[in-house]
Amino acid sequence: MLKFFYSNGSSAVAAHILLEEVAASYEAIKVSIPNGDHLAPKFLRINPKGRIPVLLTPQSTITENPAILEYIAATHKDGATLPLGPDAQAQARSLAAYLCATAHVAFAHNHRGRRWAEQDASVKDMQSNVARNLTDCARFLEQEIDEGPWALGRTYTYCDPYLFLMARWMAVVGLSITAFPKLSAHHDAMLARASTQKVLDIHGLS
Ligand SMILES: N[C@@H](CCC(=O)N[C@@H](CS)C(=O)NCC(=O)O)C(=O)O
Repeated sequence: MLKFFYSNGSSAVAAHILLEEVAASYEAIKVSIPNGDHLAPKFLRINPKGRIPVLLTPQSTITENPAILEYIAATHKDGATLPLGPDAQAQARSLAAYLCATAHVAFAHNHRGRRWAEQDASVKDMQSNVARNLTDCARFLEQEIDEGPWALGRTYTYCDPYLFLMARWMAVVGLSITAFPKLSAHHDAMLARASTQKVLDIHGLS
């Protein structure tokens, strides 16, 4: 059985929603980031990066949201949440990579500035640019969503819970996604799904 390591409200929300969406059989194991559980030797043996989420499969340990999401999609419901064909798959990877390496990092500057800088002024400077950088991300993502209702078109894919997570994080830093109609409609479509509601409940986010 799959083992999924998560912390409430973390980026694990995305893969957690996908696990529910595809009715995966998995054990959810809570590793509290606020309590520092992710830095305990026991967890570092599982993921030496000290980051959440992690998915343990019968064969390997998968870290990094895009890889975890793609694995879940590829191994459930006959790949129904995995885009079909090399072009669509590359588009999905491209979007997931952007969410991981650009949008997630832009958000992390809000509360993880010490990863990149030591001086208080540098950390504050990064923090003060978070809303601007995430607004740029929102503008880009709004263009990326083509016809909708889902991130990559008419079919729900593994990118959808990831895009939903970013929209929620934009709200955390005070951005209103209502200025971005497609992003906003996508957020509402995600909220209407039982898988999303269940995971928001588990994470104490409803
Ligand atoms: N690129 C990684 C980022 C993972 C990451 O930074 N996770 C955060 C939670 S959202 C974390 O574990 N933070 C703990 C820390 O920075 O100490 C991924 O996509 O999985």
